[in-house]
Amino acid sequence: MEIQGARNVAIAAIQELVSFSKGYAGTKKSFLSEFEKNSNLLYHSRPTEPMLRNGIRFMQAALEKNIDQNLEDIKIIIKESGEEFLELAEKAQKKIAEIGANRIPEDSSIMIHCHSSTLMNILKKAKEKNIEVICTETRPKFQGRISAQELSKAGLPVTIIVDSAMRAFIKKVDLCLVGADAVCANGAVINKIGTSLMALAAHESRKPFLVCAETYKFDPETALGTLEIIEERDPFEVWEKKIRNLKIRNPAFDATPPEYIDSIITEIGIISPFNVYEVMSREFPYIFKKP
Ligand code: RUB
Repeated sequence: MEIQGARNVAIAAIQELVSFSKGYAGTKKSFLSEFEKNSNLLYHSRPTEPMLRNGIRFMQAALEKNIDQNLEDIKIIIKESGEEFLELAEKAQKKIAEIGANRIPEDSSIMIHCHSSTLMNILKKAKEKNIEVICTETRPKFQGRISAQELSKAGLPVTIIVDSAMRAFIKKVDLCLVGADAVCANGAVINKIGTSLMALAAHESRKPFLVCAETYKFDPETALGTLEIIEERDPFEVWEKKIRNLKIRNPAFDATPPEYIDSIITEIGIISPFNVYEVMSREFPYIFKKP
């Protein structure tokens, strides 16, 4: 929880692998084994973060292609592939902010959930459109407060509500926007717990419900039968009191089915959730090799 948000988690992991490679002083054999150990550790550190896994896979693919090179060249290749991924992620953010801001109508009111850096970039870019934002506080860790503070500091009019006021306020907004941790092959989106409730309320009130996510958050493994794991966090986040015989559950994310999602705003354009598989098979060709 020291690093929050799918994008920040992925960026931190890639930066860590780059700096490990840069500073390594041992033999090629020990470097390869240490690199494998470290990348596996990071790969499995957060179960619901495919952008983290896609980034690490990107670096591993560069390493595999150049495995016969000497250590100094391998170190350079790893550094450059990590930096390339970070650059691609940065460019994707800029493009999403542009596309997302275009999609937001003038004088509109937007409901958001949790804190997504992608969402923040879109809303700040759309500031001149005279928009207002309603943030849910996002229990149990109150990431909605981070969003509310960041947006009001940027000069946008913001209102914060408790999560359970979502349905009461949704009638007053023009659209709902959320980020994503993972986008599955069937078009379902995994994001902060409560996202699917917002989608349900938006569906009932006939309000557009849009997800903002770069294609690096698409999880190709879900097309191969792996189910996205929902991370379950410390019960103390929900209630600090320890009471005998009381069970506390604290799933960090939930799944919103594609039927409740109008569109996904990505760096390659606004797509239907029902087109996710097609985009995946194009963007991750090494995973979708024909048997
Ligand atoms: C954050 C969260 C965000 C996504 C997308 O949850 O659910 O909506 O990670 O964020 P937590 P971004 O704070 O528990 O990590 O657009 O920054 O990748």
